[in-house]
Amino acid sequence: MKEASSQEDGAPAKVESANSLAAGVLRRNGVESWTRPAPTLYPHQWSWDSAFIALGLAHTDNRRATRELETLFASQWDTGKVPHIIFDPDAPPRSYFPDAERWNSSALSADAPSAPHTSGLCQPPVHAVAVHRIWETSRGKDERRVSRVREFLRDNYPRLLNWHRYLATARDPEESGLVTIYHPWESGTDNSPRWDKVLEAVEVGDVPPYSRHDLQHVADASHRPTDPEYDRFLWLLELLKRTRYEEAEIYASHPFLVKDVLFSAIFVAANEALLEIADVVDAQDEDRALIETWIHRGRRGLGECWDPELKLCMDRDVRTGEPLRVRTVAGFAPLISGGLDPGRRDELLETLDSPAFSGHPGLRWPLPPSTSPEDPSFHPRSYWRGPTWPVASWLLWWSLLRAGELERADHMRKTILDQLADGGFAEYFEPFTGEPLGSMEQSWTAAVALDLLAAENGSA
Ligand code: 9WN
Repeated sequence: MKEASSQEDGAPAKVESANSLAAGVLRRNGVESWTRPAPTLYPHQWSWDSAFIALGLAHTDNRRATRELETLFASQWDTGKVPHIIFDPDAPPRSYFPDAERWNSSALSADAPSAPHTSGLCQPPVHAVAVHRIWETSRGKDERRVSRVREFLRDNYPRLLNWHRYLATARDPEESGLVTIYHPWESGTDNSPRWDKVLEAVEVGDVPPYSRHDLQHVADASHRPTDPEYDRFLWLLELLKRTRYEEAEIYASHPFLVKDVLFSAIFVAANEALLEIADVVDAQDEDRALIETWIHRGRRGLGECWDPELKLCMDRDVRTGEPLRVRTVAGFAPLISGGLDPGRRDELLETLDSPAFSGHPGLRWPLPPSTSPEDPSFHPRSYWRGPTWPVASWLLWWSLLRAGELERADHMRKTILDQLADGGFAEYFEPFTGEPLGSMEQSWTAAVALDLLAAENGSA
């Protein structure tokens, strides 16, 4: 993506060419009505990837953006849960593990759709943010497009509301404002050291035999989670299957129940977007009141997870009540949920700029690594244990914008685009060398690039 550099201002041709490179990735990874996160590593539809993809497509192909989300929501469970993977029956055999057979969700749970098969987990709820972006990009366009998008909002508002209701109830029976996850995969930051302590306490039983397919699709196995981590992931999956994916039973017996601050913050931001969607579709006042309650509750809950020493927000183990004290990018959750008092905002910005994150002197690009280089668990090449993820940088950029930190946001936007101009649309990057790692044509990286480039044109 050499042409995508934003360093020289006023270069519309460069922006144009970066746009078409990013759009090309999404086109190549596209399958009829949805988009694979990566051509071979991730051959099915993933939930939060699809939300980011739709957000990017909103700028280039509004119809495809709406179809992406409609396809995803067609597999919503009766409980309101949006599953984290929807398996493509036409994907090559043995292309991803765990596969539909291993999850066995439609046989085990009457709440799961019977076809296509899905996983039994969920992922962070970026969807309302994407739907809102689709609405924003349609404004000022021709009346036919605006009314088509308004129709899309009307059709999908109830699905979004059910999804959010599921998160606010089944995943937060304590009404803490914090969402409980059942598996590191639900966080979207799978092998982050955030989960180490809880995973260490899990006694791994007999995991049915399996072979990993992910390692065939990356240049080096050290980029991906380790085998012991995978054993734990798969053991947790077996335990969830034993409960038949029953929420109450999971809550009573599962060894991995964690209040995830990043997930919870995204939920708050998504509720803000849902509130605006509620206005467009003339939703009932009770709905608005409910969504506002979720926003306030979420911000309050996140406030209670503040670590004054680390100046970051910490996840919490539900079973022990203990905070999980690790310095990762998730700690910036309150910036994402918004509504901060100036003091807390300044503390977070101070942490962001410090050598623990973007201010580390060895970084190739001043962007926050997934885990702080100052944390003992840091590993510069291993997935969520250190590499820089453009999608996480996008979340912070967007949060800075919403917080009114326009100059910082603009600087961050340019830096992300420079990183991509240098290393392409990779899944993640070694923070010190800038080496692209993981999948080389990752859809959500291209999607966030489209959103950042649109902001350059003043249209996001
Ligand atoms: C497991 C698809 C997904 C992302 C996650 C990322 C990774 C899967 C995996 O890929 O997770 O869900 O096999 O590693 O961690 O955030 O949604 O891009």
